[in-house]
Amino acid sequence: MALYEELQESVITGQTDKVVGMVKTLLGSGKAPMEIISEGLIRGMSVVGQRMKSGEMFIPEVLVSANAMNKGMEILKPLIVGEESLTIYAGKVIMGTVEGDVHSIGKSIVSTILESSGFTVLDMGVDVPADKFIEAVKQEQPKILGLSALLTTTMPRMKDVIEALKEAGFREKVWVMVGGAPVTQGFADSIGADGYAPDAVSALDKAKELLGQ
Ligand code: B1M
Repeated sequence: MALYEELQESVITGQTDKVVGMVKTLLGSGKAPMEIISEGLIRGMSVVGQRMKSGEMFIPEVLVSANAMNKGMEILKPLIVGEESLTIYAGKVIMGTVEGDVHSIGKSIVSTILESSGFTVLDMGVDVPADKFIEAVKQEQPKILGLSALLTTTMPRMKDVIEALKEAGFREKVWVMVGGAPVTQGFADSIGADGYAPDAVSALDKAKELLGQ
């Protein structure tokens, strides 16, 4: 089995030790950290998603896979930050998953990629209510507020955050970028977001574009 397929399979079956071992092996063979994330970890996790949807996998198993993926990310994250940190983009970003939504993996990858290019990222975690985002925007004055949602039922919370920003008089002071598997450019436009990105690398491009860099 090719090394990337083996890593994908280890994520799918939630074998944390094997994921860690495979990541180290791939690094040792000269593979780039970003490639290991996209070709191994993310591909494995998308199979988990398909199996969850078709009823072949259930929440406890999905959590084990997510944990295995996170352990792999823990090894790769510092290397990505080191790898690309020569490119410095000025700008503070507040990032979080919206209220009612506990999906953290994609949001954390986006945070890592932004950090790797010199953005300062304050990751507020998951299940973040609108008023907490507003408080953080007031206090930290970021250039970008990044909102992630993985559920169709929590996507509307993104609009709530934008409305709350308007009410607080902060809408014109911060760019709002949205993303997450169910989010589309059309949805982003409909709620008045400034930017949308389908994946972490595009999120970096979008963040730079918003800041005119
Ligand atoms: Co959940 N879950 N889940 N889940 N889960 C999905 C999202 C789902 C599509 C699975 C399915 O049915 N196929 C489905 C949503 C269906 C829908 O809404 N239409 C679903 C469901 C239904 C649920 C529960 C309701 C299940 C239940 O309890 N019955 C429940 C909800 C809990 C809650 O949030 N309140 C639930 C729970 C969970 C776990 C806790 C078990 C676990 C999360 C663990 C964790 O995050 N720590 C989990 C997982 C792991 C998934 C899947 C399998 C994988 C998500 C993931 O991490 N993907 C997911 C299926 C899937 O998406 N294929 C699923 C990998 C990640 C790298 O991709 O997050 O899309 P993603 O991020 C990408 C881009 O979207 C983008 O960049 C990232 C990197 O490229 N991006 C941004 C993300 N945020 C961005 C922000 C940006 C820009 C780009 O700018 C700010």
